[in-house]
Amino acid sequence: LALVAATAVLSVDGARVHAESPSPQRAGELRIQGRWFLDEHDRRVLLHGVNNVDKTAPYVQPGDGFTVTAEDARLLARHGFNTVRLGVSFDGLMPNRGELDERYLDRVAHVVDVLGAEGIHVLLDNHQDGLSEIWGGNGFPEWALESRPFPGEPNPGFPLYYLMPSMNRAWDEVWNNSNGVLDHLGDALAALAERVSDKPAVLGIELLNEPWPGTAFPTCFPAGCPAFDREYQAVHERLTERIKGVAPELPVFWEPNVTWNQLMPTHMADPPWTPPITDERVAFSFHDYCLASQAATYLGLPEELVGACPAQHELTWSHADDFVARTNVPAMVTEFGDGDPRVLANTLQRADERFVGWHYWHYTSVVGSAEERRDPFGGELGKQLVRTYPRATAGTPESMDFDAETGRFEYTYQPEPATAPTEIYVSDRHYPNGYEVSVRGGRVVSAPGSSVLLVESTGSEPVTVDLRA
Ligand code: 9MR
Repeated sequence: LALVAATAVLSVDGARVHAESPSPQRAGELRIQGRWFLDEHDRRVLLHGVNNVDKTAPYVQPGDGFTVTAEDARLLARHGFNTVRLGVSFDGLMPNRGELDERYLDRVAHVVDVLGAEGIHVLLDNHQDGLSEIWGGNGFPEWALESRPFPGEPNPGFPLYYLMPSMNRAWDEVWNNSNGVLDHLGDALAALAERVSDKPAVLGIELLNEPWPGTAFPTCFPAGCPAFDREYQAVHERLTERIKGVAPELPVFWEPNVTWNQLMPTHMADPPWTPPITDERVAFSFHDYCLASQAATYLGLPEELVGACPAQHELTWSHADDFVARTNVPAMVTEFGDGDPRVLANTLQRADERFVGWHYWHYTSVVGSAEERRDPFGGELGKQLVRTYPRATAGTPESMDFDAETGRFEYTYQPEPATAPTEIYVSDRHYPNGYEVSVRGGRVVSAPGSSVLLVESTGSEPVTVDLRA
């Protein structure tokens, strides 16, 4: 009986579900505590969002596309997204040796402001594919590397160009800091960090997207490459220190070397050399592609291979769990998706279970033409990505489940002191006839039908929220 008495039930009709969307709040600064991101109200924050990476010069779209339009930021906010992984380019930051492009820094800063005004936290991703335009990719400026494709060397393009001997030689230059390439990268990232360090919307800087091990690549199979990763970790520590020197509070995101995407574990932070990453400044960024599905997309292998995806995702997540268990840092899935929406649930469910945030790869492909732009999150994609989820929790999450088919959302957390209520974004894709919510151990304090459900605990017992169509 007591249990029933503590349960507040709220039903609303469909027309009102989104009638009371509160106006967006600026993205406030997040900080890292153990494996969590905390907001300024001491709530544990969960981040859902998309990638936007412009891979051609000037690397931040000057007029077209969402990187400078408030319209796209509003669209994302309206569908409940609260983060964007924004690509930045070493080539854009430092087009000539030692010379920073201030205009580029201004552009990036402007995009951060546009997104932050809509409550979107921005992860700045130092992006690369295929190392450099030298190989038809993007990322490192030409001046930074000496290696060039060998005369007559075939270039198979993305992703097989990573196997080109000349490109592997160039990656070795990077890891050996030949001609100070890493020092220049450190300077470029430090300038970026300094430029945005006063912007609370900046979630952090990711040091390098999908780093390739170079000629050490074959040593990474079949169990990862401890020797390479030790060197690789040292590079990350150095770059982290460099950024720390100019922006002491800014979180820095580390990615495993890209054989992670080929189902290898990372040996970063492996014992016995316990690294100094416990100062609540480092987060772990990993990608969760299904190798089989990528092989079907990019190498023309049979579609049926996607049957192997659940097992492959399971393996990737076990590697991520291991890393988080030994470091106690927050993890985020900073890329997943890329194609077949049938494999999305593999990532999304595992992320929900662990209260891990994500960035879908990628926004530009879903915005597409002006026609599609009206509703880029319609259809199967929207059904999966637009989710009811706790954006900020006044306590510690215990369990969460969202059923993308029915919209049923079940969430339990242990309440803890915070200066604002728990905030749950209610999907605008799953409740055409309204939603019903019951709360045990707490009460709803938002207006009926709000797209942001606010919950306060009524005691010290766990709070359970059960929301359904
Ligand atoms: O999806 C992207 C594809 O259209 C491009 O041809 C390719 C090379 O630029 O990059 C793909 O995006 C990749 C991203 O940059 C890095 N992680 C893997 C992504 C998807 O495979």
